[in-house]
Amino acid sequence: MMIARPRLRARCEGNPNRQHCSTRRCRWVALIGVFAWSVLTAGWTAAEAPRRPNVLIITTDQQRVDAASVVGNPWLKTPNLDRLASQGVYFTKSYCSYPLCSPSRASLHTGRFPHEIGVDHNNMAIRPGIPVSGELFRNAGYDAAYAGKWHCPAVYPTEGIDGFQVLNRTTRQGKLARDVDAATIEAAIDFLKQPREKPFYLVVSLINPHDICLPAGGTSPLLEQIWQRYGPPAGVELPPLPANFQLPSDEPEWLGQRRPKHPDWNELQWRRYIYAYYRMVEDVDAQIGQVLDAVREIGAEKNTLIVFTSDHGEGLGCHQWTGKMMFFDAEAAVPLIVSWEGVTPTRIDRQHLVSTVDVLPTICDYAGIKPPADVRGQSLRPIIEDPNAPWRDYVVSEMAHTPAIGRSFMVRTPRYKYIRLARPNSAPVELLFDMENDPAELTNLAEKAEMQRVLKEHRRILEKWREATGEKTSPVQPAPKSVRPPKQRAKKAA
Ligand SMILES: [Ca+2]
Repeated sequence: MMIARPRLRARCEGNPNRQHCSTRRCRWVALIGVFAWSVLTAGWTAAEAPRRPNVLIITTDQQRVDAASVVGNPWLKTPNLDRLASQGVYFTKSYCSYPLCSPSRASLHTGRFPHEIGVDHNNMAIRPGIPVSGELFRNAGYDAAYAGKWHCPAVYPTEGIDGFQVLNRTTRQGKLARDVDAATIEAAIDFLKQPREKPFYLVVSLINPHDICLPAGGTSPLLEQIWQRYGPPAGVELPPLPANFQLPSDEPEWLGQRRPKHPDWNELQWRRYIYAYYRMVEDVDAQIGQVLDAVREIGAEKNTLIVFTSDHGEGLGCHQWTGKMMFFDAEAAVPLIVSWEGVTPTRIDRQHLVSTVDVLPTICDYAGIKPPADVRGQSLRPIIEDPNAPWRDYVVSEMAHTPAIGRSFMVRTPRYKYIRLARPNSAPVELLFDMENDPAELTNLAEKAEMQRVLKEHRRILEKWREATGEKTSPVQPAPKSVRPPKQRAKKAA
């Protein structure tokens, strides 16, 4: 809210009858002006309360951008995400900065790209000296707390997280994700119900639908429990195979080499796996509902900014992919909801290109906190409040391999997606898709003569971004020994 200061002095100075200003009438006018200013600023101070809201971030693990009923997916019901979206903006052109757990989470909580913060692979810690969201909020007078999965480096934050009070230090211990998530929800609700003077900044980090990695991996001792809980009952209609299940005949060989393999899956098995995934999303949606209920129960629903997102998506059979580590929308696009009841407008935003690096600057903006100057993301608040506000025209996502191979990248522009996959001892593989006419990403235009101008433009954007973010001078670090090679990684849960 902007209030102009009283302009009495200016008016008097510009008044040809300035001598009159020393008269009783002008002094009265001045006094009234000072009184009015006091009233207005007192009102402004009172109105500050909603400008410094509680902030709640809820994340799931491995949730696709389209895995919610509110965006029109008929194969699952997510009443709680739908409820959250009914009070805010659901971005659908929303991309994670790296389609893998630790790098994506580290990026979300620093507002910077993984290569800038030392997290090239799973199980790596954020480089010391880079502020994490908890520190920023704690230093600004918030009660900052974290419940659930962290993964930077430990999966659960056994050694703490800078700036945060860690609410639960559970481990999986052979449990289904939903049971681990239940402990996270309980810890988060206990925290919400504590009396406090300060606003809270709470992160609730849930694991489901990540358990889909178990049926796609095939060897977990939890498999029986998984199929008992999430398997289709007899006679139920299974979701169809995705429209881009069949691979294009000209698919580059390198993609086939990188794809997780399921040679013994027939159509029925693929469809059972898709069915199970949606049931896992529904499980976690119900748990999200418990947190939303608790916010309402403590009377904070009108003073709490809630952001929902996920660390990456899930192949779910698109391009016959399972898991993550790829840049098709299935793996790289994530839901992003920004919701503050009574404050944020309501819409599904299918227009703006946004990234998980935008989350930190966005929550800082709403909380009145100045983010560090070198944060890469941008606050979404201007486009939430005015869809016509100026905005960026591309987002980039990255993925690291070995130090010798380097990194792969995705550049998404309003119409196209350019993917550059690094390979050992060979030139990178380039893919270019027209996302308007080919949203299933089946027709690679990179080799088409008439598309060379567009291809070059996307290469140029990528090189500009690599320079600007220091990527060219940030060599890939070796993966920690605890991280399995990609072939095994695709088979087991990360
Ligand atoms: Ca993950």
